Amino acid sequence: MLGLGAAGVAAAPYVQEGVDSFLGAAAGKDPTGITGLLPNSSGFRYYSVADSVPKKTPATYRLDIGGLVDRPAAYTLAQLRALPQTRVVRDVQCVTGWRVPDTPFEGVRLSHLLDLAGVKPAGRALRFLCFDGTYSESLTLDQARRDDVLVALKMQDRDLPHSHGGPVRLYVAPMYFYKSAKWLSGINVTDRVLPGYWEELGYDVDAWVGRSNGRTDTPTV
Ligand SMILES: Nc1nc2c(c(=O)[nH]1)N[C@H]1C(S)=C(S)[C@@H](COP(=O)(O)O)O[C@H]1N2
Ligand SMILES: [Mo]
Repeated sequence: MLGLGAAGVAAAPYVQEGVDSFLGAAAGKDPTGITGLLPNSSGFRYYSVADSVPKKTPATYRLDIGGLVDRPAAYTLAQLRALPQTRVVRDVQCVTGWRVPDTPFEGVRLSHLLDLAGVKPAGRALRFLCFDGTYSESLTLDQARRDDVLVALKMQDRDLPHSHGGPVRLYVAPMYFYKSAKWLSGINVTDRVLPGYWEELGYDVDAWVGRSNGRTDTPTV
Protein backbone atom coordinates (compact mmCIF):
# COMPACT_ATOMS: atom_id res chain seq x y z
CA MET A 1 0.00 0.00 0.00
CA LEU A 2 2.79 2.42 0.82
CA GLY A 3 4.35 1.81 -2.56
CA LEU A 4 1.08 2.60 -4.23
CA GLY A 5 0.66 5.73 -2.19
CA ALA A 6 4.06 6.84 -3.38
CA ALA A 7 3.08 6.16 -6.98
CA GLY A 8 0.04 8.36 -6.50
CA VAL A 9 2.11 11.15 -5.00
CA ALA A 10 4.68 10.97 -7.76
CA ALA A 11 1.94 11.27 -10.35
CA ALA A 12 -0.05 13.92 -8.54
CA PRO A 13 1.42 17.08 -10.12
CA TYR A 14 -0.19 16.40 -13.47
CA VAL A 15 -3.36 14.86 -12.08
CA GLN A 16 -6.13 17.43 -12.05
CA GLU A 17 -7.95 16.84 -8.82
CA GLY A 18 -9.40 18.74 -5.93
CA VAL A 19 -7.18 19.97 -3.13
CA ASP A 20 -8.63 17.38 -0.77
CA SER A 21 -7.59 14.47 -2.92
CA PHE A 22 -4.12 15.88 -3.47
CA LEU A 23 -3.68 16.23 0.29
CA GLY A 24 -5.02 12.74 0.74
CA ALA A 25 -2.39 11.43 -1.66
CA ALA A 26 0.34 13.48 -0.03
CA ALA A 27 -0.61 12.05 3.36
CA GLY A 28 -0.05 8.58 1.99
CA LYS A 29 -3.74 7.96 1.55
CA ASP A 30 -5.41 6.61 -1.49
CA PRO A 31 -5.02 9.04 -4.41
CA THR A 32 -8.54 8.35 -5.61
CA GLY A 33 -9.37 10.59 -2.63
CA ILE A 34 -12.53 12.54 -2.24
CA THR A 35 -13.40 15.76 -3.95
CA GLY A 36 -16.58 16.28 -1.98
CA LEU A 37 -19.58 14.70 -0.33
CA LEU A 38 -22.82 14.36 -2.19
CA PRO A 39 -25.46 15.84 0.09
CA ASN A 40 -28.48 14.01 -1.29
CA SER A 41 -27.22 10.53 -1.81
CA SER A 42 -26.14 9.22 1.51
CA GLY A 43 -22.93 7.32 1.76
CA PHE A 44 -21.62 8.16 -1.69
CA ARG A 45 -18.75 10.48 -2.35
CA TYR A 46 -18.38 12.48 -5.49
CA TYR A 47 -15.31 11.74 -7.56
CA SER A 48 -14.06 13.32 -10.72
CA VAL A 49 -10.52 13.56 -11.96
CA ALA A 50 -11.68 16.26 -14.38
CA ASP A 51 -12.32 19.78 -13.12
CA SER A 52 -15.58 20.15 -14.98
CA VAL A 53 -17.69 17.73 -16.95
CA PRO A 54 -20.13 18.76 -19.67
CA LYS A 55 -23.78 17.77 -19.30
CA LYS A 56 -25.30 15.43 -21.84
CA THR A 57 -29.01 15.27 -22.59
CA PRO A 58 -31.08 12.60 -24.32
CA ALA A 59 -30.59 14.68 -27.47
CA THR A 60 -26.81 14.96 -27.26
CA TYR A 61 -25.73 11.72 -25.57
CA ARG A 62 -24.10 8.98 -27.66
CA LEU A 63 -22.39 5.73 -26.73
CA ASP A 64 -19.91 4.69 -29.43
CA ILE A 65 -18.98 1.05 -29.71
CA GLY A 66 -16.08 0.25 -32.02
CA GLY A 67 -12.65 -1.21 -32.37
CA LEU A 68 -12.43 -4.93 -33.12
CA VAL A 69 -16.13 -5.44 -33.86
CA ASP A 70 -18.11 -6.41 -36.95
CA ARG A 71 -20.84 -3.81 -36.41
CA PRO A 72 -19.70 -0.50 -34.88
CA ALA A 73 -22.60 1.47 -33.42
CA ALA A 74 -23.54 4.79 -31.85
CA TYR A 75 -26.41 4.38 -29.40
CA THR A 76 -28.70 7.16 -28.31
CA LEU A 77 -30.12 7.13 -24.81
CA ALA A 78 -33.52 6.12 -26.20
CA GLN A 79 -31.95 3.18 -28.01
CA LEU A 80 -30.20 2.02 -24.84
CA ARG A 81 -33.46 2.32 -22.90
CA ALA A 82 -35.22 0.19 -25.51
CA LEU A 83 -32.85 -2.75 -24.95
CA PRO A 84 -33.50 -5.38 -22.24
CA GLN A 85 -32.76 -3.92 -18.78
CA THR A 86 -31.13 -5.81 -15.93
CA ARG A 87 -31.18 -4.80 -12.25
CA VAL A 88 -28.29 -5.73 -9.96
CA VAL A 89 -28.23 -5.02 -6.20
CA ARG A 90 -24.81 -5.20 -4.52
CA ASP A 91 -22.62 -3.24 -2.16
CA VAL A 92 -20.72 -0.37 -3.71
CA GLN A 93 -17.13 -0.51 -2.49
CA CYS A 94 -14.60 2.27 -3.10
CA VAL A 95 -10.95 1.38 -2.88
CA THR A 96 -10.49 4.06 -0.17
CA GLY A 97 -12.73 2.19 2.22
CA TRP A 98 -16.22 3.66 2.01
CA ARG A 99 -19.04 1.36 1.15
CA VAL A 100 -22.71 1.78 0.31
CA PRO A 101 -24.63 -1.44 0.92
CA ASP A 102 -27.36 -2.87 -1.27
CA THR A 103 -27.31 -0.33 -4.07
CA PRO A 104 -29.50 -1.05 -7.09
CA PHE A 105 -28.08 -0.36 -10.54
CA GLU A 106 -30.05 -0.96 -13.71
CA GLY A 107 -29.18 -0.93 -17.38
CA VAL A 108 -28.10 -2.99 -20.35
CA ARG A 109 -25.80 -5.93 -19.83
CA LEU A 110 -22.46 -5.15 -21.41
CA SER A 111 -22.44 -8.69 -22.80
CA HIS A 112 -25.61 -7.91 -24.72
CA LEU A 113 -24.05 -4.85 -26.36
CA LEU A 114 -20.99 -6.93 -27.24
CA ASP A 115 -23.17 -9.59 -28.85
CA LEU A 116 -24.94 -6.94 -30.90
CA ALA A 117 -21.58 -5.50 -32.00
CA GLY A 118 -20.04 -8.87 -32.83
CA VAL A 119 -16.56 -9.07 -31.32
CA LYS A 120 -13.92 -10.09 -33.84
CA PRO A 121 -11.73 -13.13 -32.97
CA ALA A 122 -8.74 -10.87 -32.22
CA GLY A 123 -10.73 -8.98 -29.53
CA ARG A 124 -9.45 -9.69 -26.02
CA ALA A 125 -10.31 -6.65 -23.92
CA LEU A 126 -12.28 -3.43 -23.71
CA ARG A 127 -11.24 0.15 -23.28
CA PHE A 128 -13.85 2.52 -21.88
CA LEU A 129 -13.78 6.25 -22.62
CA CYS A 130 -15.61 9.05 -20.85
CA PHE A 131 -16.96 12.40 -21.98
CA ASP A 132 -15.14 14.14 -19.16
CA GLY A 133 -12.25 13.84 -21.61
CA THR A 134 -9.87 12.34 -19.04
CA TYR A 135 -10.98 9.13 -17.38
CA SER A 136 -10.63 5.68 -18.88
CA GLU A 137 -11.08 2.11 -17.77
CA SER A 138 -10.50 -1.42 -19.00
CA LEU A 139 -11.84 -4.95 -18.66
CA THR A 140 -10.89 -8.24 -20.21
CA LEU A 141 -13.53 -9.67 -22.50
CA ASP A 142 -14.23 -12.46 -20.00
CA GLN A 143 -14.80 -9.97 -17.20
CA ALA A 144 -16.98 -7.82 -19.44
CA ARG A 145 -19.22 -10.78 -20.30
CA ARG A 146 -20.18 -11.42 -16.67
CA ASP A 147 -23.87 -10.92 -16.05
CA ASP A 148 -23.23 -8.44 -13.22
CA VAL A 149 -21.49 -5.92 -15.47
CA LEU A 150 -23.85 -3.26 -16.79
CA VAL A 151 -23.96 -0.19 -18.93
CA ALA A 152 -26.05 1.49 -16.26
CA LEU A 153 -28.82 3.99 -16.87
CA LYS A 154 -30.25 3.97 -13.34
CA MET A 155 -28.93 3.97 -9.80
CA GLN A 156 -31.16 3.55 -6.76
CA ASP A 157 -34.08 3.13 -9.20
CA ARG A 158 -33.74 6.63 -10.63
CA ASP A 159 -32.13 7.97 -13.78
CA LEU A 160 -28.43 8.39 -13.11
CA PRO A 161 -27.80 12.01 -12.13
CA HIS A 162 -24.88 13.87 -13.67
CA SER A 163 -22.94 13.73 -10.40
CA HIS A 164 -22.98 9.93 -10.46
CA GLY A 165 -21.91 9.75 -14.09
CA GLY A 166 -25.25 10.21 -15.84
CA PRO A 167 -26.78 9.72 -18.17
CA VAL A 168 -24.75 6.51 -18.55
CA ARG A 169 -21.96 4.93 -16.53
CA LEU A 170 -20.33 1.57 -16.43
CA TYR A 171 -21.19 -0.62 -13.42
CA VAL A 172 -18.81 -3.46 -12.57
CA ALA A 173 -20.43 -5.02 -9.50
CA PRO A 174 -17.65 -7.42 -8.40
CA MET A 175 -14.86 -4.85 -8.57
CA TYR A 176 -13.86 -1.70 -6.74
CA PHE A 177 -15.88 1.27 -7.79
CA TYR A 178 -13.06 2.89 -9.77
CA LYS A 179 -13.80 0.33 -12.49
CA SER A 180 -17.29 1.81 -12.84
CA ALA A 181 -16.42 4.63 -15.23
CA LYS A 182 -18.78 7.58 -15.05
CA TRP A 183 -19.98 9.62 -18.07
CA LEU A 184 -19.41 6.68 -20.39
CA SER A 185 -19.03 7.72 -24.02
CA GLY A 186 -17.09 4.97 -25.75
CA ILE A 187 -16.34 1.27 -25.68
CA ASN A 188 -13.50 0.02 -27.87
CA VAL A 189 -12.71 -3.64 -28.31
CA THR A 190 -8.92 -4.03 -28.21
CA ASP A 191 -6.48 -6.90 -28.67
CA ARG A 192 -5.05 -6.45 -25.15
CA VAL A 193 -5.79 -4.71 -21.87
CA LEU A 194 -4.88 -1.04 -21.96
CA PRO A 195 -4.71 0.08 -18.32
CA GLY A 196 -7.16 2.80 -17.29
CA TYR A 197 -6.62 6.10 -15.53
CA TRP A 198 -6.00 4.83 -11.99
CA GLU A 199 -4.38 1.66 -13.24
CA GLU A 200 -1.65 3.74 -14.87
CA LEU A 201 -1.09 5.09 -11.36
CA GLY A 202 -0.65 1.72 -9.71
CA TYR A 203 -4.08 0.25 -9.04
CA ASP A 204 -4.82 -3.30 -10.09
CA VAL A 205 -6.41 -3.82 -13.47
CA ASP A 206 -8.18 -6.85 -12.02
CA ALA A 207 -9.85 -4.94 -9.22
CA TRP A 208 -11.84 -7.72 -7.52
CA VAL A 209 -13.17 -6.49 -4.21
CA GLY A 210 -11.06 -8.01 -1.46
CA ARG A 211 -8.67 -9.69 -3.89
CA SER A 212 -6.67 -6.83 -5.35
CA ASN A 213 -4.50 -4.01 -4.10
CA GLY A 214 -7.50 -2.08 -2.91
CA ARG A 215 -8.34 -2.75 0.73
CA THR A 216 -11.50 -2.84 2.77
CA ASP A 217 -10.04 -3.45 6.21
CA THR A 218 -8.44 -0.07 6.79
CA PRO A 219 -10.71 2.73 5.63
CA THR A 220 -8.76 5.94 5.09
CA VAL A 221 -11.63 8.35 4.47
N1 LIG B 1 -15.24 9.45 -15.34
C1 LIG B 1 -14.90 9.11 -14.07
N2 LIG B 1 -15.37 7.95 -13.58
C2 LIG B 1 -15.06 7.57 -12.31
C3 LIG B 1 -14.20 8.37 -11.50
C4 LIG B 1 -13.72 9.59 -12.04
O1 LIG B 1 -12.97 10.35 -11.41
N3 LIG B 1 -14.10 9.93 -13.33
N4 LIG B 1 -13.86 7.95 -10.24
C5 LIG B 1 -14.04 6.53 -9.91
C6 LIG B 1 -13.98 6.28 -8.47
S1 LIG B 1 -12.42 6.18 -7.76
C7 LIG B 1 -15.11 6.04 -7.74
S2 LIG B 1 -15.05 5.58 -6.10
C8 LIG B 1 -16.45 6.19 -8.34
C9 LIG B 1 -17.27 7.21 -7.56
O2 LIG B 1 -18.56 7.30 -8.08
P1 LIG B 1 -19.58 8.38 -7.49
O3 LIG B 1 -18.99 9.75 -7.80
O4 LIG B 1 -20.85 8.10 -8.21
O5 LIG B 1 -19.69 8.15 -6.01
O6 LIG B 1 -16.41 6.58 -9.71
C10 LIG B 1 -15.36 6.01 -10.45
N5 LIG B 1 -15.56 6.39 -11.83
MO1 LIG C 1 -12.88 5.20 -5.66
